[in-house]
Amino acid sequence: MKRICFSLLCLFSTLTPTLQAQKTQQKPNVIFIYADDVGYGDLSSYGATKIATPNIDRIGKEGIRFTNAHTTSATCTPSRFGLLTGKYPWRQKGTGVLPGDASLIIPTDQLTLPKVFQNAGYKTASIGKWHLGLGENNKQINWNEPITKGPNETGFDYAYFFPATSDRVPTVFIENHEVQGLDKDDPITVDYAKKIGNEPTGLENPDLLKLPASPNHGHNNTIVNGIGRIGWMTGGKQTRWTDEEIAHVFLSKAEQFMEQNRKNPFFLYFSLNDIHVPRMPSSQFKGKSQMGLRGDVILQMDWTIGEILKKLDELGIAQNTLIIFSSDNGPVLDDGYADKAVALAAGHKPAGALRGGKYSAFEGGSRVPWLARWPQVIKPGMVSDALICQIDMTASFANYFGQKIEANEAPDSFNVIDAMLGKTKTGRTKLIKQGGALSITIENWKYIEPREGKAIQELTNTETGNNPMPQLYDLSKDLGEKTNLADKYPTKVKAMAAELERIRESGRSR
Ligand code: NG6
Ligand code: CA
Repeated sequence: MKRICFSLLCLFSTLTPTLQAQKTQQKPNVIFIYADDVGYGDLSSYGATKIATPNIDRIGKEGIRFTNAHTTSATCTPSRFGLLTGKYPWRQKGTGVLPGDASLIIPTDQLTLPKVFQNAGYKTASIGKWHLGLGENNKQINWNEPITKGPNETGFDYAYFFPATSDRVPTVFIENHEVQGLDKDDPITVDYAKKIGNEPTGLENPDLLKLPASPNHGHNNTIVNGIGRIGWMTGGKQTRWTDEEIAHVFLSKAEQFMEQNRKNPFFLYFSLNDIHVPRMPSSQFKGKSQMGLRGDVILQMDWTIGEILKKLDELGIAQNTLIIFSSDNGPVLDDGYADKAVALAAGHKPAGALRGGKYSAFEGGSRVPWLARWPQVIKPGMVSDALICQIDMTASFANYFGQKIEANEAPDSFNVIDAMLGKTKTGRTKLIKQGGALSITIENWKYIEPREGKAIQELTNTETGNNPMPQLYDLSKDLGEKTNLADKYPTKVKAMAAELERIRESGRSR
């Protein structure tokens, strides 16, 4: 008996450390949740009082909340390009907001964020909004056949997505290369230049709209599900989505992917449709906020995050999963549909204390919420003002996995993994961002390049940041960019303009 006990003890003591080592050495799952158009002031953890986002806030409470985190750009396509390639989007032509029939803009031979994870042995997935183009350069997409290039070719093992935005045709889901539910007797065609077919349009049949378009915004081409879209489509009647179901469809695909990969490390790029226009919450959330449809979809988004957190617990993988929540650009109230977002905001400040919003060179366009939780590693309840940018994900994770990045790859991505995980409050020292104008932030100073053009974008009532004169702000004292100090500090203006120019000319900043 004694001998058995002794040998069992030996066995136990040799096994335990190995098991423990395995457990701590196992690579973490990483979930990057990319909300659409969520502003710096839209979450309760960032000061919102008219709406509550307890599930998203929980990520910060149990982890870290960043106050100085950024996207590269004030609109969607360039921000996503920066996130996934580690390259400033303005270095490549054609990275502005893309139509739904655009070609893929990420070169397939380049390193991308998901490829860093693939190289580390992860299973990767892109679920949700794509908006980075599909298919070969300059070749018209045939929606009725497998689509040659997209998320799968840029580093994602699995993809379930829609091509562009929910206000743009085609209004279909794609799994890997194939439009879901294709009917060969009702082929899909798409056009952005001219009307095709004879389906009703928002312009000709406004009486058929359940969500009217705002005047002068467009959004009045083919009507799908009672909503006028940007662009025309015909066919694919059975394949078209119902807007009210989009959040649930993407969530269930994300949950499926997590379940299937619970035993191996995975990277999930979960790119929400919320809170982009058209804001069409499911009946579960319709009318549940005090701010109309925009508030309702904020609640729906928060619920979605709650479901993801629940799923992590259920699968027993919460401890070793890094979950990050951020947004692709700043907020906008009227972005094309008469959803009463402006009238019902009632004191809610979507950009918080920041000036501008989506489309703007001011902070409101590109300083975004960023919350991260990784129970095994990040201490709970931290708040960090480290300067970090989504473009840094590629170099940061490459560094984490000990991968070397070639000089010509991810040229603007910096390794700030220690800041991202709350080990230091030092991030990058400088960052170039893009509204209409480019700006450079160095430490606490921000310089915005002179740019002609309207100071206010009339359609959305956003302050663009355009100014024919240089602008200089001291963000440490003036986060709201109210006092232009360019005249007071001409030497600083000159130095910052020169640094912006140097980085632009050199083709890389890392
Ligand atoms: C704009 C659309 C806007 C939205 C945006 C893209 C008009 C007048 N406005 O061009 O509604 O779709 O593009 O948003 O067409 S983003 O978040 O994907 O960048
Ligand atoms: Ca967006």
